[in-house]
Amino acid sequence: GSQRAALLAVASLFPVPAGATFSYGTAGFRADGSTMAPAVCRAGIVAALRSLKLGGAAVGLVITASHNPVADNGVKIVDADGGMMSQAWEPFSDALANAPTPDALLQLVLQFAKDEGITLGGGHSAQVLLARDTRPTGEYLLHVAVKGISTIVGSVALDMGILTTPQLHWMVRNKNRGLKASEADYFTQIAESFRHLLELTPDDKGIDDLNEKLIVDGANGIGGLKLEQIKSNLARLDILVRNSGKEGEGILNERCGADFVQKEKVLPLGFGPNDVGVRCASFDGDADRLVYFHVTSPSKTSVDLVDGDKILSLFVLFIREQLDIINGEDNKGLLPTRFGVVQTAYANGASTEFLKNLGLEVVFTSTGVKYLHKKALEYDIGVYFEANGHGTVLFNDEFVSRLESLTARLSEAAGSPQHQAASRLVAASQLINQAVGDAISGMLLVEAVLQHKRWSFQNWCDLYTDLPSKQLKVKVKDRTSIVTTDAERKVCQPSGLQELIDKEVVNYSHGRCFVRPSGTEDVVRVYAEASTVEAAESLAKSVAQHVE
Ligand code: NG1
Ligand code: ZN
Repeated sequence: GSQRAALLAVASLFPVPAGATFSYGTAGFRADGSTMAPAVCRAGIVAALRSLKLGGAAVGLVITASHNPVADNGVKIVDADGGMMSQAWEPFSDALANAPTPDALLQLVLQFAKDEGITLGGGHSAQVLLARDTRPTGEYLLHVAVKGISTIVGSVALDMGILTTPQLHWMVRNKNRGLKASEADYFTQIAESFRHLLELTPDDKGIDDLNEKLIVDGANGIGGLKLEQIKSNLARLDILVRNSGKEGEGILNERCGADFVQKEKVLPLGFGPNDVGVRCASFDGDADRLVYFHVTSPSKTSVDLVDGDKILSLFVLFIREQLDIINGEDNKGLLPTRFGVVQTAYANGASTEFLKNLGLEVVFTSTGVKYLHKKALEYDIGVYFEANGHGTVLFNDEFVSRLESLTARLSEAAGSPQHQAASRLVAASQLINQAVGDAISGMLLVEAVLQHKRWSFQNWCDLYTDLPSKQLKVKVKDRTSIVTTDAERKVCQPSGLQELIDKEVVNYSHGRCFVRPSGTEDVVRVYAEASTVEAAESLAKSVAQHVE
């Protein structure tokens, strides 16, 4: 009936060009924005079906290509729990995005709905929240996504406007939990929990003006604009936003933003000699990544970088301190806690060593937030970060309940060290985004922890010294011919390649190297670490030659 007609009509409206192949990859479909309409429309269909599958719960759809160039765009589906779409649905998403004819698309949808037990035109109506970043193709693609969603009879598409990616994840999560879920609610929650955390700072004497100053590189994206909106509500922080995303300030992600600063280790545009000694942070284009940096000297463009690994380490120290206060160092006190840390192969070796020396459980997953997040959910408190600055701290629901009843029980002794430590953890769980990595809320947790510890940027930077590293991209005919294992740290195909890598690595002190096909670009990535910059570069280059 009308369901079939709607699917056929939209498929002929947005045909897949011959030869195009979309793959859902590490973070949804991405390509040049002008070619994205077919994939975006079909992602809309997937999102609506996903909502139906989950009994009409809200799911999300974001139009963004994150840190990629402004001409690119992408689409990503947010599951009802606020996390990434279930991986079990990726093969269907790929098949649908590549369905060559309207009829092929129709058959795929009907068959999939049947297999998944989804009744089309039945009792539930699908609900999809949409958002986009500031890219010029965003408005059009959002409209295309709505068309895709609308093919599923009875579905409701709610355009939440221009948002950071983590804001939309947060909204979906809250909505399905029956919690307040507007943008104003998001801002209120983070501003209030931030203030609360500052109130719990020990021996609070306030900090000096220098430490209140923070300059944020907004990558000319959405994060800077949002930060401008809330910065006046943020207690004890004097925030200056550069590359703010305002008209005329610069181009999205171009020589600025977290990806640029982390990979190139040089100053973003708009920063210079006058910023020596000031704490600086950098977001990516959709504000789900965060790094910090310092301008080292007036005459240099290089930076002292604090990447995701060091942000993770700071959070770990803070949480551990609170847990030690509550439980004692043997973790046998009032609130025994399973505390775990999740990293990927890109984590700097020095960070992993630092964390292991603290006696922590450190586990590795493949690259991609969906893997890290899933692993972190296995703990009472699970912290994960990618070196590039995407990460968060997850507090298990049941654990938060235990924490809250503990604070209630200790309230007689309000002001006691244990009560304060437990209250800090509660505040942190409300500040840091529980759905996904979030540059704004992550930055506020960093700022609160630095104030708590009365630490300067330098104290933080000196936690450990990063091993020099080098990343290269290699273009190959078919990147899928490289298959990896052991959380991408070893190659299993083509055979013989791992042995060649091993032979190079043994020539370097502190040498470590791995290769993997990118999930977001048509390249193979090579990562190398060694005790000097030159050695890391030379190791990366020699291994790249084996890949070509
Ligand atoms: P790929 O292209 O699969 O390496 C990149 C990042 C990931 C992740 C995704 C999603 C690196 C080396 N890889 O994935 O960490 O952030 O993009 O944006 O930074
Ligand atoms: Zn991003």
